[in-house]
Amino acid sequence: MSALTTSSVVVAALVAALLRPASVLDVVVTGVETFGYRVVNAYPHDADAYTQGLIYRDGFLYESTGLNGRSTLRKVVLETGQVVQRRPLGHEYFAEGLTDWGPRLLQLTWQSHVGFVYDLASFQLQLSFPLAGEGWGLTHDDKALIVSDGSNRLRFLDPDSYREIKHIAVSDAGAPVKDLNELEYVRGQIYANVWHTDRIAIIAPDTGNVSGWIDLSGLMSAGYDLDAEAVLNGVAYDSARNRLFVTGKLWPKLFEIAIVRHRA
Ligand SMILES: [Ca+2]
Repeated sequence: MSALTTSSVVVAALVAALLRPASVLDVVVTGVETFGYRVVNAYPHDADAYTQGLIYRDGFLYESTGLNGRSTLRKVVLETGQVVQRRPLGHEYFAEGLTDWGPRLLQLTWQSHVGFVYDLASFQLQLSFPLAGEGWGLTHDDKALIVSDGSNRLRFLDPDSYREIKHIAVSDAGAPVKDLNELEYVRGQIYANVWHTDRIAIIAPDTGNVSGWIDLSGLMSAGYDLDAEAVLNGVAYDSARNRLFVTGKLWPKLFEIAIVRHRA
């Protein structure tokens, strides 16, 4: 086969790849698989909650809601959406990511350069800590807090001193993945929903490489007249029962989903 023929074959293969559906194209070009979802359960969610952080712990959801004057820390009954405990924040704070660490809850603020530490049971404020830059999402692995700030950077903070230990740059086949928002640590991987998209990146914590995507298109669009900012934002994992929950800002529903492979 001549060099010219070989290059023609390569070009033809590339054109064929580009003409394939997006989910297949992802696999062809990046090697990263895009997964779909199946709704296992749908539950009520406070449609006034501008969800910025979500976790599941010991039978309840804990949620951080944003906006100045509407920011709260809350404890929520999964099945009913009922808020059984609520702590409002001062008007000057726009609350962001939320996680737990032992008997404490930790909550970020967006641009106030501060995070708050509460007693899990009483919601009593125990201390605040300085946070460089913006605070978006928050989760933790077994050693560190993990913070997103809207860029493609994830910072790892010491859970006692709140100082940065390291950071990683998140990329998909070398391309930076920006706007990383709400986070959840799920079985050794970091799940991050990407702001203003229906997608969750599955990130390897040691390298920052995206190892897969979850496409949640259509989950909360049909039949609801939602605000333009009412985007996917909220991922929580029940490790004991292997349940994954997702919701969004101002969404009237919260979903338990199962991740499924797209059909080829
Ligand atoms: Ca979360």
